[in-house]
Amino acid sequence: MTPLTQGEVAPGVPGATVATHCPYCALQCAQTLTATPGGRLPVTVTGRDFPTNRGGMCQKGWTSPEVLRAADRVTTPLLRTADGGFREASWDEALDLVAGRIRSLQSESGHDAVAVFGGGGLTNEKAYALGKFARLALRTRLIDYNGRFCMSSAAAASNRALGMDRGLAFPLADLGGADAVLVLGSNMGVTMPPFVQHLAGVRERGGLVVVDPRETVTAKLAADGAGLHLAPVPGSDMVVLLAILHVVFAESLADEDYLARRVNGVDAVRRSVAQWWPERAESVTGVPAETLREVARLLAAASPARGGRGAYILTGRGVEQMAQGTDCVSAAINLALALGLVGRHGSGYGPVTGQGNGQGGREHGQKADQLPGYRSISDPAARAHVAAVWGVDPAVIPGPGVPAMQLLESLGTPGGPRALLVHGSNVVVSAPHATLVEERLRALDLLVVCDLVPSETALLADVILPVTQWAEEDGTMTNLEGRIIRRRAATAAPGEARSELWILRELARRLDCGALFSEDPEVMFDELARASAGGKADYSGVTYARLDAGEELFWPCPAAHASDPAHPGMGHPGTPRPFLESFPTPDGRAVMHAVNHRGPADDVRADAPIYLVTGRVLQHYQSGAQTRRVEELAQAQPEAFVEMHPLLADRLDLAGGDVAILTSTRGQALAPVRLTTDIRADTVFMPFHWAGEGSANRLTNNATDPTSSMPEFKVTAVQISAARVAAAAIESEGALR
Ligand SMILES: Nc1nc2c(c(=O)[nH]1)N[C@H]1C(S)=C(S)[C@@H](COP(=O)(O)OP(=O)(O)OC[C@H]3O[C@@H](n4cnc5c(=O)[nH]c(N)nc54)[C@H](O)[C@@H]3O)O[C@H]1N2
Ligand SMILES: Nc1nc2c(c(=O)[nH]1)N[C@H]1C(S)=C(S)[C@@H](COP(=O)(O)OP(=O)(O)OC[C@H]3O[C@@H](n4cnc5c(=O)[nH]c(N)nc54)[C@H](O)[C@@H]3O)O[C@H]1N2
Ligand code: SF4
Ligand SMILES: [Mo]
Repeated sequence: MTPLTQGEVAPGVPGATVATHCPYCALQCAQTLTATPGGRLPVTVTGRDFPTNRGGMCQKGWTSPEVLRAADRVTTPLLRTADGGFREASWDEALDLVAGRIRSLQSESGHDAVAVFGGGGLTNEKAYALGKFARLALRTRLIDYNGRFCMSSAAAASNRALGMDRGLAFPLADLGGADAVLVLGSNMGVTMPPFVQHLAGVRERGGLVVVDPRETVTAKLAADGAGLHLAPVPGSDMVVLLAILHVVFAESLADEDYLARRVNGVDAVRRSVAQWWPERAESVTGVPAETLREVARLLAAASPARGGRGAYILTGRGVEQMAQGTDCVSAAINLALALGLVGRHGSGYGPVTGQGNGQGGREHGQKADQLPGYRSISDPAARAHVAAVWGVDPAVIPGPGVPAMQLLESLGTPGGPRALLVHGSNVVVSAPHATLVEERLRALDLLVVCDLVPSETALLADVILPVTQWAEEDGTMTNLEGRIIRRRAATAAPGEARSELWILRELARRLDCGALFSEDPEVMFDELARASAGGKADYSGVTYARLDAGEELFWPCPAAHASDPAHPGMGHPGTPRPFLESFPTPDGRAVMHAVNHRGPADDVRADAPIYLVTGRVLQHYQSGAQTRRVEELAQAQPEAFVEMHPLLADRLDLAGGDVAILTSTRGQALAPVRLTTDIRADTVFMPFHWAGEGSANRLTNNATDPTSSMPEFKVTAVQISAARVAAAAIESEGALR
């Protein structure tokens, strides 16, 4: 990789090239931006060679510059007017208003009257600054973020089993050498297309196994390549995993030597999976018992203990976004541990992180219970360390807040927060039980949304503050491998848009603590690095200079001492594979947790007999706030839809293109039917990228996982009928009157 640094040519100069990464997902494909001042778009984009994407990008990456000049991009602060519209305002007017309202609400109702909602797309610097801003400028406990909807189950399970949550604890390219890869509930063929290159070797060797109730693009990679696609009943993956582990123990396929040396809690798990023999699992999951045995044997044969080239287990949101998501990931980790895969070169477990900075965004303090460096806000030593870096008394740092869904549900309730600041999330589209969330936002005294575009959430705000986006700013991101990478500015922001770092500093100044913040990302990064020193996610050895010199740095990367015999006089090299020698647990051993199947919180029943599963399409990103504004993407996928098997459609008297009405306990959605045989006949699929009547989240369940507080986005019981049947009923009722 040839490092191009921003300093080579000034951004905005015609032909100047800048090395950066895609604005969207956690694969963070490397891009080269070329400035085209005076052109329709300020930059053009090409893929750049990098270990994760190898020059590739998906359609979203290729079209990313379109969002820079979205027709309705917010370019000045906007204030709500008495008639319900917005008017433009100066920064001084907008910030004075926000700071004044914060002060008065807090003087009436206490510090927790103001809450903050962050995002996993924010750079490390912004995520860090936001956490610090909440604790020191607002003195509120109440901050959480959309990563709670994304990575919290995987994070909770990794933390409790492995002592640390570093996403993939290995470089992505390691997958290339494996004999087997088990993918549970991830559709990376659609959600991270360049990722698929790393599965070429395992496909060739027939070792790719994909578990998904739909035969997705990713499942087809397995089925077409002599691998396996398992399509269990939605929400039953836990049983699939318990049964595979049952076979591993029953057929003596476990790596007993590894278990004895490196793992605690094995016996309880061994006992608990005894009840899940494959035939019993088949009756719950619908996956043939013989297939479950085959998967166990395939993984074991690939494991290093049996002389295989290695095996990996990967989880995605399909098994994590469940009310038992943490336990489900624990079951996956238990299996990986039993086979001796974790902390071994060429094998491993990892969740496939989602948002651009989904990894870094969950490390530096925008989580309710967290301080920078993945520290706990309840730990006195952590508080003392961070307070010293911040130059404050530890006592001023508030205690833990509440997780995202609880926070959103409490907005505007008696005793709940009266104001919310939103940075990098479009919750009225992306949170479960979206109509409830909208109702809560409307009950606030003050809603301030920082965004690039008038997202559906921003349109509910009292104040919209325009921010810079990826190609207009510097900073760092941490990708799905725990690799810290540089985002670099290639062009200036339009109009009055400003970086969040500037906005937070200016607001802090008005709340009498401006000196604690800087708008310079490098200054904030260096401070983050010091705050993280000694924590789990230790960035203290990372600097912009090292990243700009092209060093490949994975955390933990502590500041090396000159006397460090391992790296004399040099920076710590970083840790691509953190578990090779031991686990960062008190005794250095991993911990298995005995878990059992509970099933979906909202399971199918007579009045809601069909499973709704939700997820993504290639062309749209998340709530669609950005990608629905890119013409090429909007044309390819213009509207919400519900995917169903022709057998189910027949039963419901629906044809392709007919509008279906979906009803759950939470509400209703309307969407045209798309027929496909690539889905179970008891299950329908809806992407969640659209607002309004096609919004999947009007249906989804706000029940959450007891450990991670992850909502159950993936399985909802619904009733489905044809819109024309309902229309006819209304008509005939009218005729009767
Ligand atoms: N195009 C695109 N790419 C993206 C994103 C995007 O919005 N659009 N978002 C990014 C982010 S933040 C994330 S988190 C990742 C998500 O990446 P993925 O986890 O790959 O994406 P999803 O489509 O949410 O879910 C994956 C699969 O889970 C399946 N699933 C549903 N229910 C179940 C179940 O009960 N069991 C099993 N085994 N599978 C089930 C769905 O059918 C779906 O195919 O993608 C990232 N990349
Ligand atoms: N039904 C269902 N719902 C889901 C999921 C699912 O699978 N099914 N997946 C969940 C998951 S995994 C996720 S990650 C969430 C994501 O859902 P959201 O949190 O809504 O994520 P985005 O749509 O990316 O919203 C980001 C918003 O921030 C803006 N933005 C981008 N960059 C910046 C920035 O630097 N600063 C500021 N201030 N704003 C910025 C964008 O324009 C956009 O409006 O959705 C969750 N919701
Ligand atoms: S796979 Fe992800 S990072 Fe790569 S171009 Fe697509 S959206 Fe961007
Ligand atoms: Mo996500």
